[in-house]
Amino acid sequence: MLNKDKMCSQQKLVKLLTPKETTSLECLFKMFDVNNDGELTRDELVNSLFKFMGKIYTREEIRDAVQKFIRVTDRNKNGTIDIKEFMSYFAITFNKKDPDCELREVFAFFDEDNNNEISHAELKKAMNKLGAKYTDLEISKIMRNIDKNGDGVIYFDEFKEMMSGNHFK
Ligand SMILES: [Ca+2]
Ligand SMILES: [Ca+2]
Ligand SMILES: [Ca+2]
Ligand SMILES: [Ca+2]
Repeated sequence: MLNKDKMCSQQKLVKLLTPKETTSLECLFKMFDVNNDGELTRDELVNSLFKFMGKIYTREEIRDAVQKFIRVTDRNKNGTIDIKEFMSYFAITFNKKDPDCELREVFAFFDEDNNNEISHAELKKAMNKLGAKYTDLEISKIMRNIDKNGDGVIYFDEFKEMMSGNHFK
């Protein structure tokens, strides 16, 4: 449950590509997918890449690169790359991370026990870790600012609002 919330899904990543990028990637995928079964095998990738880059790289080098590519891209670990895996790889490579994704990492840094809320104690501890020594009173003040619904803990939505509103400026 927690993971589902914290993970940046493939679907989300793919949406970050522009329609133009999506189309070119689809073309590229089709070009690589020689037998047209919707999955790129290692051999398909090696053969296609060798055709394009055989003059620059040896087959060995290409095979190594493909192996690495499959290792990081094959999310469902079935040994081949489908179009979604292919596209999420490039979505990440084009460095269009889900903006929420980074924020969730920051949130997780504060949320030490991973219960999806930041308590007073957790905020204080995290601030200490960051080198900012706050008293309990100061922490309470900060909490009050961020804790919009006043329930004493900070949820991701509240955290996000705080980050986008630049309360610390
Ligand atoms: Ca194939
Ligand atoms: Ca796969
Ligand atoms: Ca917590
Ligand atoms: Ca709250």
